[in-house]
Amino acid sequence: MRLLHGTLLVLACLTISIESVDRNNFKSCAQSGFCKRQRDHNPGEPTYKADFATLKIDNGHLSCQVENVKNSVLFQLDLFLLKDNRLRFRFNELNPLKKRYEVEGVIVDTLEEEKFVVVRKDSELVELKNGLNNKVALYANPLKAEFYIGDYLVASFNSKNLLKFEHLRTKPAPPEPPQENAEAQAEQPVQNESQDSEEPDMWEETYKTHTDSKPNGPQSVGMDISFHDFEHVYGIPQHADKFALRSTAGADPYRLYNLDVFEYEINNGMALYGSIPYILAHNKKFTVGLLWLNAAETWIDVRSNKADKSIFSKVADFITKSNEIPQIDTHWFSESGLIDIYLMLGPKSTDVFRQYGELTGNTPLPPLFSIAYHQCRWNYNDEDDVKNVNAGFEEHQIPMDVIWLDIEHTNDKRYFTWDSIKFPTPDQMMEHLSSFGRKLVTIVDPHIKSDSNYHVYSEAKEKGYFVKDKNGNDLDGWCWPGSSAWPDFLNDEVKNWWSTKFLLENYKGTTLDTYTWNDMNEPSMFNGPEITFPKDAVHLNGFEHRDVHNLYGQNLVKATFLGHMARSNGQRRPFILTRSTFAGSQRYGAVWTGDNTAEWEHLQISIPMCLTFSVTGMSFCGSDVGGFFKNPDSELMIRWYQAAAYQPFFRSHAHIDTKRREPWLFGEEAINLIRDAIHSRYSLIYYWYTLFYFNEKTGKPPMLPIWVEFPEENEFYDVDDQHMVGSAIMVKPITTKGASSVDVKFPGNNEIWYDVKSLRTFQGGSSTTFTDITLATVPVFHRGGSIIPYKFRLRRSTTQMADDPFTLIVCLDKQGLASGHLYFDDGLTFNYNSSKEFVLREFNFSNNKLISKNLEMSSLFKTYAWLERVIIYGIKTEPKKVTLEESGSKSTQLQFSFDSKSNVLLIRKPGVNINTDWSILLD
Ligand code: NBV
Repeated sequence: MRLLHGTLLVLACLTISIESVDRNNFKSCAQSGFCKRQRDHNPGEPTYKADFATLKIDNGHLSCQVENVKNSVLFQLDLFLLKDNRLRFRFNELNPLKKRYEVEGVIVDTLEEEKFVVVRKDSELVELKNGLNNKVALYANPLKAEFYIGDYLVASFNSKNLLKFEHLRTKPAPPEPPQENAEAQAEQPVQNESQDSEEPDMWEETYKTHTDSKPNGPQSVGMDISFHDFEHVYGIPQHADKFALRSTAGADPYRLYNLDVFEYEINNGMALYGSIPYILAHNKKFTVGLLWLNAAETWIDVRSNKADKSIFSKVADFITKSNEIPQIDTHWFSESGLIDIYLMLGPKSTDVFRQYGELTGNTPLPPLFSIAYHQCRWNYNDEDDVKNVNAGFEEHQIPMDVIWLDIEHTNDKRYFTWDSIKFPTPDQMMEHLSSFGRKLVTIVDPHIKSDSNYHVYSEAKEKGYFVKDKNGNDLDGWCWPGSSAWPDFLNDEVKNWWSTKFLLENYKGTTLDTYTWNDMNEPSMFNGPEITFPKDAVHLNGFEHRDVHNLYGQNLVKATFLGHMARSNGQRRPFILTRSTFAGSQRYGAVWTGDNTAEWEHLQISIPMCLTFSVTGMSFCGSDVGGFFKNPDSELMIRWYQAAAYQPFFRSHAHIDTKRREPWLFGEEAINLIRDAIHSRYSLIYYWYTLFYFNEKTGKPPMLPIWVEFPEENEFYDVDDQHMVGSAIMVKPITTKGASSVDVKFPGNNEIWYDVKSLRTFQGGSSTTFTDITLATVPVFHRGGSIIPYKFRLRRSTTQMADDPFTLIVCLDKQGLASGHLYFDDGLTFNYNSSKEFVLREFNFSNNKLISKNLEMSSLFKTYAWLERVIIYGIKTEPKKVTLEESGSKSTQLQFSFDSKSNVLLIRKPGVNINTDWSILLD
């Protein structure tokens, strides 16, 4: 009976998925007690007052007490001035009834403090300045903090007095029956906040059929944060929405609560699988970033004094020439935990990327294969299917590095096992794939089938590793395997235990060429409220699920990461794909945008979704190519491949009910165009790899909004259908059906942009409408001033490309200059870190001379890759001769040809090893 019930539930969920998102499965703000209380909070008189008599200053740390003057509850405010132009603002109850949850495992920085000078200090105001002359002003009554870069006010906290911190309290006794005696009524105690704001859902809340027992009562925290002189803010993924955040006036706030949303709709702020409570504000002068470090359900209202204006006030402003300073007001509220904010003061976007990267970690350099092309489907049915798909790529000469296996490969959804009928010899299948230089990814979800004969279940059960329900029993829920339990990944001991499951001797049939996909880790539980755990479920140290919900998925991925490390004795770089994220998830793997749909709008939204992930640290992002639900036609498929070839994570994937869609199933023209698209990714794979290397070192993501490269050009602040790959390539993928024209805006008034295929050039600061569009058109432009390494030979996977020769594409800027980098290593191990085995070269072109120089002592790495050709765009006159000079050997004359119409010089076969110092002189 139980099984039948479970099966029906699963079917019910599946039925939902076939139709479209059922908004009734997910709360609106009005259906959430704390969201309503915080959003509607109208402070009237200011509530919070700092007591500067308690002020302490120690090195870079300032602290004082704050009082809620309406109920006398005391708080502690800590302000830390941190190295590298960052600050931390932490606000908690001084004496909470019990410890409130404080996020763990996200901040990896040592948080070294920076000394500052106190420039003013009296009972009302304290002003501090750091070494860069940036100022913090802390006002006592009402409590308010202001943050300045030099003389510019960039951010303020609680300037609207929306701070509302619900202190922990004891549950009030049920109300006495009404008393008739008027005198007795007069003796009722004076009501404080905890009493006068009592609302029915503070101690118990019901949503649909689920009742949240709320043993700790109301405990939400909220505050307003304003960004001054900014009109654009970005970040707070994950939402299927525009890149520049919208005003939420008249709509729900953006919601951060990791949820498995079937067939999500686009262009709204509904919660999705991941939550990164990190926002960036950008204007012509500055970029700043702000992390609201809280793992509970969080909502964010965004208001813009400019954008929210009615048309009438805009006209009035125009007539009166109003020069009101633009401002974005945000209002953040979380269901529990603390207020713990990190502010990155930039001042440039690249500074903010570094500052946030130091705080939460950067994306480690992925193994080379993982940034190439992946072929996935729910499901490749059996070993023959896998071999046939592999053979299809061979036959059609389409490069591919990884085949993926979804949940059906397991023995009845018992992860770490195989279906013995469909996959009887996984080790042989692995060997077969490896012989082509390809890898396999298998899915490993966190729901563990409740079956005492399943070793993962019985071990975890015995050790007490599962998340508990409110009564202290193992939480039991429904997911793919039927009745399931979930390991408490918040517990490091559980992580370590889980990591041992990946040891090759434990995960039979796998090798070091097998990698992992963590899905359903929001966590998804079919019969839970909003398809996830009840909030009163219990984790390590008695913390409620409510406190840690948005962190669960990240902790699974961390445990898997430890498993990958352990199985190779720390030798090989892990590769893991996760659906659920939190701040810091970039340290463990890549993300994809979940269950999208084979529709043009979903192709379009993949760009802003990945741009948003990129600027919030989660830089290894992609979307299911073709769309997960429904069946794409060949045009959509081709356009999706063309766009995704320029996004960091590049994987085709499809729902089990869709038609097969391997690249050769769409007809001859499509095969060629899809091959071209995938080949364009492979030909640039070393450029991508170099970008990922710098991403690890500097935090700057490979996929970028245009404004990062052109920070002052405000016409690009809300552009999200055109983007950069590194600082040298700009792409405007075609994402509309039957496109016959496409408009491209070229940034940078002093720039030249090159279409290296058509040999056309375009001036920065202009726009062009291309009308000669065919299905083969992919608008990609090289920036004048760049040098990009290509490998053009078509190979079956990156493994075979290692020794292939390079072509350097040099595009000159208006001064006749260009530069670029090339990084590579063995593509798999940590030797690039431990023993500096890598190639890192810098190329520079100036005064008609191209020079390659070693940037670091990296000669330990042996490569046979050589320089096959150099193509220089933008050369004004034909050289008489072209000479190669290698250090220590004589110079050689090189063959070349010059196209005077397009000013392109092709230099043939310099033939030098790519990791030597050389120069090529044009005279
Ligand atoms: O494991 C099956 C699917 C997977 O293919 C997809 O990529 C995930 O996002 N999974 C979700 C579970 C069911 C989806 C309806």
